[in-house]
Amino acid sequence: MKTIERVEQAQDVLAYVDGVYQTVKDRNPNESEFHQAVKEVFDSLMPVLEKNPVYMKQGILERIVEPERIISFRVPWVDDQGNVKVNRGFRVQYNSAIGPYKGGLRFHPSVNASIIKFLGFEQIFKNSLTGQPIGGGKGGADFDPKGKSDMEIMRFTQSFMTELSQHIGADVDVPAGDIGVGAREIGYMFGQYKKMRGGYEAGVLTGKSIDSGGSLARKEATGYGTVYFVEEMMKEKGKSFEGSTVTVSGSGNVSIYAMEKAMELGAKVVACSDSAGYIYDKDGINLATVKQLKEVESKRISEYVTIHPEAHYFEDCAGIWSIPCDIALPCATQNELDEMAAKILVANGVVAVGEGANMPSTHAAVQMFLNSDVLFAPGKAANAGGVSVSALEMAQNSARLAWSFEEVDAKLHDIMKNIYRNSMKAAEEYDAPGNLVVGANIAGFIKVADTMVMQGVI
Ligand code: NDP
Ligand code: 2IT
Repeated sequence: MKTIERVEQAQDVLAYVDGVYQTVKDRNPNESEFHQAVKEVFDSLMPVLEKNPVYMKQGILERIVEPERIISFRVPWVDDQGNVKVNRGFRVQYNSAIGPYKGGLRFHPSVNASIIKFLGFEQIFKNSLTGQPIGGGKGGADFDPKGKSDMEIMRFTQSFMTELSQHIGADVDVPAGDIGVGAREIGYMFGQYKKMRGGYEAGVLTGKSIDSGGSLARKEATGYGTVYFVEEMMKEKGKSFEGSTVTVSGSGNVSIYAMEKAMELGAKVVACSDSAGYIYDKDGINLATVKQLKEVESKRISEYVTIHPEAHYFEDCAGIWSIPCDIALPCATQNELDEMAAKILVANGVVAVGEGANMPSTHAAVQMFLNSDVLFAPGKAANAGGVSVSALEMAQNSARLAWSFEEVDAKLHDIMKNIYRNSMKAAEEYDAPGNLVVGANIAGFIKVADTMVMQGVI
């Protein structure tokens, strides 16, 4: 193709992508997180569309941004004082080209359509990257589990599942956990689903307890997977976790097991946080204490310093990024690491950043890392270990057998290495060598787009 033709074609592609993005904004006003997630993916796709105009002809972008189905429903429940409460529940069944909808449920007061759509959209590409046959979905409710009794949690989750049970199934849509939803909530939901449907369909939910058909290593999978991914990325530059100083935001499921694996690989984890503040323990955090406080007692991370007075607690969770470290792992929530935090991390000499959470870095923060030669692992690649082991849980449920911890962990490790290799390869192929943001978006997109073309306009 002559240069002039190539330039004209690139301009056409840009105009097409801009047009679809504008439609997304017009159709979904005031949904900034959703717009942010779409923009990040679209920014990576220009060279793919130039090379494969069939995706434009087939309206792949227009179709992929529109969820196949959105369910929004009333969740009424009764608190311990006898008051009737009402929350809003969601399930976004985003894309089923390569498998049943798959993705977590989030219970947090900030949940709204924008949050669930951004998470569901990300999930399409993340699930594609895993190499497993799972489509994209997400759900949740604007329910705040903090301060609720166990019975309140049970009544709420049962009411939530009473409606959700009509829309899910082992071959239809398979939810799991996310913020505010762990093994306890999944247990209550599985019980209610079983009662509603009158059958033991173990594969309808993942993240179940082992005796309900859960998989060993699912609890550890997201955090371990993030560290496996970052390890791979660092290996290429001759670096490793061994002897590194690490900071990990959050102190929930992803954070705890990211810390555990980083420590196992010889790193010193000096800080973690919750939504109220962060702790700094310069000689290394005592993970057993964090597990006891968070997994067993559901306490605030500030309590850590009463047990370990040599450590310090600071209010303002975002302050964690001001601590000098070699590796930063944001594992709490979206947009928790902004441009200012990125600048400080870079100035303090950070070598690698791995996103255990979904979209924890703002767009400007990501650009800062990429422009500063920081090794950067985007969430949809780096945190795909959780959903990967969920898919392994589905496989075990279908086969009615259970693999050992070591077997699942080895498969997880292989999957994370593959995601790294495939993302690097795609980045190389599309003229963005080493850029894992572009590579992950492209590798995730192509498989889904090709499958959508094969399945016709549906
Ligand atoms: P948890 O509920 O177990 O833990 C969440 C942690 O993040 C808590 O420490 C919480 O603090 C903190 N947090 C939550 N919201 C905020 C906020 N608005 N500001 C600051 N801190 C906050 O959730 P997970 O560990 O499961 O999830 C963490 C992240 O990882 C999310 O982005 C999730 O989407 C993503 N993820 C989870 C996977 C999984 O398998 N669980 C898989 C892939 C990604 P506090 O207790 O004070 O609220
Ligand atoms: O964001 C995610 O990938 C998850 N919360 C896990 C989804 C799953 O189905 O295990």
